[in-house]
Amino acid sequence: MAPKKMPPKKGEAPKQPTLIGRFGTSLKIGIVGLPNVGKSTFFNVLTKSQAAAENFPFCTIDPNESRVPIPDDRYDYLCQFHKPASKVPAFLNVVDIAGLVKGASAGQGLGNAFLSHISACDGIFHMSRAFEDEDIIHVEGNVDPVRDIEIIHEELRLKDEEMIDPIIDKLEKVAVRGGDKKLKPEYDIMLKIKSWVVEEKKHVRFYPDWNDKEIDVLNKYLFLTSKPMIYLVNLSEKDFIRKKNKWLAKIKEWIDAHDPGALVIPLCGGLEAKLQDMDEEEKKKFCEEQKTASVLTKIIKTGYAALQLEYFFTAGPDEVRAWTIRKGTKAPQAAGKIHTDFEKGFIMAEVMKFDDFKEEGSENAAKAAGKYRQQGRNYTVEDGDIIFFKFNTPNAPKKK
Ligand SMILES: Nc1nc2c(ncn2[C@@H]2O[C@H](COP(=O)(O)OP(=O)(O)O)[C@@H](O)[C@H]2O)c(=O)[nH]1
Ligand SMILES: [Mg+2]
Repeated sequence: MAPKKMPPKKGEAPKQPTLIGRFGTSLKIGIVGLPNVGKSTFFNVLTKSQAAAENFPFCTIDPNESRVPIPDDRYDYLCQFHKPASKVPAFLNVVDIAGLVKGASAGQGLGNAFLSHISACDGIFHMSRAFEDEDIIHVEGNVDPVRDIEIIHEELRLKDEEMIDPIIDKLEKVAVRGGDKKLKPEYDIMLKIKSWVVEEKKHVRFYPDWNDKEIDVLNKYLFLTSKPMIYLVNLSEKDFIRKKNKWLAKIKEWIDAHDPGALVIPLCGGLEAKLQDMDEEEKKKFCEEQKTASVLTKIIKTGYAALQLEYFFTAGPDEVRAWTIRKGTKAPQAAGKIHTDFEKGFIMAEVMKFDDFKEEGSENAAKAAGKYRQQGRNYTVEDGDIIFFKFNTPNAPKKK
């Protein structure tokens, strides 16, 4: 059964060059890994980062899901400049997924339920444990993050493998035996996917050049191994601070061989929690003394970008707000994020680059310098654009 997918909204990243199957902007990233690697500790840090930043009552969706504000100096600058009555940053939706174990794809340890939680996510923070601690049980008996990464990878791949044959059987019935020519290309593409995932035992994502038609098919079925993955390596505080750990080189080597180009971010969940509990001054002092820094912001931003999301700003004394869009979204559809009338009655977008605004010092100065540009329907919105939309109120009676 393929998970439900929202139909594409016209103009919203119509040709998706990526393997992110769901449309829209309410995408989620799940924290995935073996039990006891530090997922929930890190999730709690993320959840608290919102409470510390602002009081957003709608942030906690449920105990395992949070809307984490994206830290952004540009947003902070706009808020300081306008001192608006209302402030709304962009958010990354993060899900804490219970630990997967070996055999999960075959139903071990509630495996299938967990895998379906991953299926509902659009990207993965893959957390592995590279910290030793005799008091914290390791399900595999000892610390070996490379082995653990392989276990998770194999469980995800096996789950995809399980999905493929029933899809092919169904397509074969209509496209080959039934002679439905329209579905034949999809059938052929599924055979190619099968040979990659089942015979080559590779993740969908590792294939270097799926073409657009193949991506369309992949995005229809939302395979687990097609989701973008960022590797988080949980270190002890000591190792994180001294930037040394015996596993890091081995992990990088493994990733270069299997998942080239993927991002690896070392962190220490415990230290992030500790830093969060300090006040600003304490934190600054600690970080200077220990020559260390939090990687929380980096992880949040990297996760958001992996989902192919970005945002533009609307900014004024009433409200400073970041609006999440998919990369590649055109101006009218970006306007539609604010209100459907903005899209229907779209006239133009007045766009100012954040850097121009900051450099000129005010909206009027930017205007006078010719840096407030009028853009039409075909303008592709860029991350950090400050936009003022002009639109007609569609008040004509609807035609029958
Ligand atoms: N030493 C150390 N322990 C940690 C760290 N992060 C988490 N833990 C501990 O590891 C145990 C499991 O953590 P938890 O976040 O519940 O792991 P999960 O099962 O992956 O969600 C808890 O006792 C944590 O306190 C860390 O960075 N260093
Ligand atoms: Mg947990």
